[in-house]
Amino acid sequence: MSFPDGFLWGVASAAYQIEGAYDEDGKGPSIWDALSDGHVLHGDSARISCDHYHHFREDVAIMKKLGLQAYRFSVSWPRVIPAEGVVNEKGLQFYRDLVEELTQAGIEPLCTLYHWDLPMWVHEKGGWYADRISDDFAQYTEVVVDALSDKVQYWMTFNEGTSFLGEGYLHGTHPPYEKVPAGTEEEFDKVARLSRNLLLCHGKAADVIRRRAKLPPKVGIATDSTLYIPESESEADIQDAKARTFAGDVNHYLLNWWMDPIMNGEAHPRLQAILREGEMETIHQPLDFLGWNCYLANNYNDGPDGKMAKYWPGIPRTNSGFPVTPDALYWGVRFISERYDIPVMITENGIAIIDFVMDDGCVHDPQRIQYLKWYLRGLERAAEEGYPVIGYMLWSILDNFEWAFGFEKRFGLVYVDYLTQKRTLKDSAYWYADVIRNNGLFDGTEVPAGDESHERIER
Ligand code: BGP
Repeated sequence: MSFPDGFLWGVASAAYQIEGAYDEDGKGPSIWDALSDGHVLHGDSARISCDHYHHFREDVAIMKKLGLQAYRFSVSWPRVIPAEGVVNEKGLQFYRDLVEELTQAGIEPLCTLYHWDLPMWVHEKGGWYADRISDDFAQYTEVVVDALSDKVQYWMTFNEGTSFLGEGYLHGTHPPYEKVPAGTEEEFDKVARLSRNLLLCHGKAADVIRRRAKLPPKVGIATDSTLYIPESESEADIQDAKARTFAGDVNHYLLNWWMDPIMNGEAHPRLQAILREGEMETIHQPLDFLGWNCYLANNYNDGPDGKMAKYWPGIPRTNSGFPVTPDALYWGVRFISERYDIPVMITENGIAIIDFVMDDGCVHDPQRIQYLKWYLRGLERAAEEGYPVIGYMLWSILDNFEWAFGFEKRFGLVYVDYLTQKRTLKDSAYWYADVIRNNGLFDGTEVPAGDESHERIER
């Protein structure tokens, strides 16, 4: 076995991308509900999406059938706290029921507290600019922890601060659609200001979880980041790639921008300059694990000229336009654990391709299977070399609302017909079930080598 015992094989999702039921049972609007009309490709909206709010039992049954060991979901803040000071019991009950259903199915629930759906009422009170956001977030965290921590052990405060800060407040592609010119003082000031608030939210929430959780909690955060991989495996190239990965710029896409304060209590001078007394202590609380979302490395060195920092013409790309860079998980896990000495969970990895339901009623997605094999080989190498990798959450269980790209990008193991809500398991879902049963990749494309008795899951 190349993966350690207890390694968690699972899938990930996010509330806004799958739940639908955008105004049911007392849910309040998020900035996506209120502000995204007219900004999403093809005029799509997530008001119904996969309607997971009503289909969650069916979806958990699919997860069980696939043998999934863990499910990373997020809680919608405006579903739970729809207006200032209001706790929406029905919204909370949905998550209690979901977690109960998962537990009954033997699936470990991994809970993310914030995956980008900021309540409109928080936005109207200054949102990410306002000092008060960290107290509002801590109160929300208390409510969720009190409701779910008898069954949830794994907690992630945030998903990709990089993305919602960048897309929403710098590049104008996510709500609230703010833009600033790149590389300017204005941008640097904004990055520092919003990062401070986000880190304070994280710190206060981490503290709430540790103080209030019923089951002994494992506290983490789900990050993504720029990653450079070495041009060769010479020591000099490895050190060079690592130095570029953890560079010293004012750049929130660098992992060290966030993790140096959290793990080491050290911030970039630009961020340090705006922290008030005592704030670093709030932020600096070592974690139990670091969640890392990885889709690509920012360079790839297999081009015809053998040079790094450029992708070559014709490099395989996903339907999101991202280059396919198979060694990313290996180098990412290695660099992160060398710098921070912390267990790493891959909290997202996956691929959008053009999926159809074919004439035979199946969704054949060999490109997805190949992509997963390539990336998992990198992760397997990291595990075999002893880097502390504790789990892999494939993005995503269902096709879903891919933010500004609406429903065009399909990332799921399960195909969703958004008109009928019919779910169809793709070939990759059956393949992933085999990976899980084998605790890792297997030789050949279909059945694990040497396991004659292995029973395939019936379609
Ligand atoms: C991550 C988000 C997910 C999902 C995923 C899709 O950044 O956390 O919510 O949208 O990206 O991948 P991509 O970045 O390839 O669009």
